[in-house]
Amino acid sequence: MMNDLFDSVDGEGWSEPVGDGVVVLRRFASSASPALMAAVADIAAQAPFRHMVTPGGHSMSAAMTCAGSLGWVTDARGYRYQSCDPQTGRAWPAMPPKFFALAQQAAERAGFPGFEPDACLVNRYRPGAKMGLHQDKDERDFSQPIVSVSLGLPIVFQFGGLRRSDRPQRVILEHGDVVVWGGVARLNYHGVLTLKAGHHPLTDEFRYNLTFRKAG
Ligand code: MD3
Ligand code: FE
Repeated sequence: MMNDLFDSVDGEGWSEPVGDGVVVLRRFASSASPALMAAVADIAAQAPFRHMVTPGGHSMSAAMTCAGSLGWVTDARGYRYQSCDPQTGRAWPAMPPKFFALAQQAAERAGFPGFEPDACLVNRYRPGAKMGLHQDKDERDFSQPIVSVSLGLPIVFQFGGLRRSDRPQRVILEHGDVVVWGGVARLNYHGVLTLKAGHHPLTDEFRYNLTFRKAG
């Protein structure tokens, strides 16, 4: 576990212990955040945010879109990654170079050099939205980490174990926080509690989360 102070390129941030295989890089993305949000707006102009429907027929409360050569989708047929946006029939927008570089730097800091994400899932939460406990297991290679970037309003993140019944730890994720989930934490259950109303200077009433994956 890494729990040392660190110096990012521009001297931003510190790291905190959460559990084995988890490295929290507090404020690692703060200075990049305006550019990241501009890129999110570009992505959403090509692949609009939408509420996907789970195989069980429930509409997800977080709105989603994707960038990269693969995007995650759910519908009546199940969960999967695919190269086209089912809503537009076109390829997902390309992964912005800034996204790729940030994810690779964060992964390297956490001990995963050479991370090459091919998918970025963008989640947008408005007050009342949440994500229940789940595992991320639609990717091909679980030896690859997942990097998450939180932007805008804070939320309570729940980090559980390998069984849904394992009592989760609660961690607040705030604007600019980056978390790298790898190794023994890669298949842990996780989710976020209901977003509380607020206002953030960059994102207004929303929280955005970017998750970088090597899916294919
Ligand atoms: C721990 N998103 O998109 S990010 C998801 O805040 C997702 O939007 C949440 O869970 C969000 O799948 C949580 C943190 C996260 C992402 C992936 C993980 C934690 C993880 C994969 C394994 C273990
Ligand atoms: Fe997840």
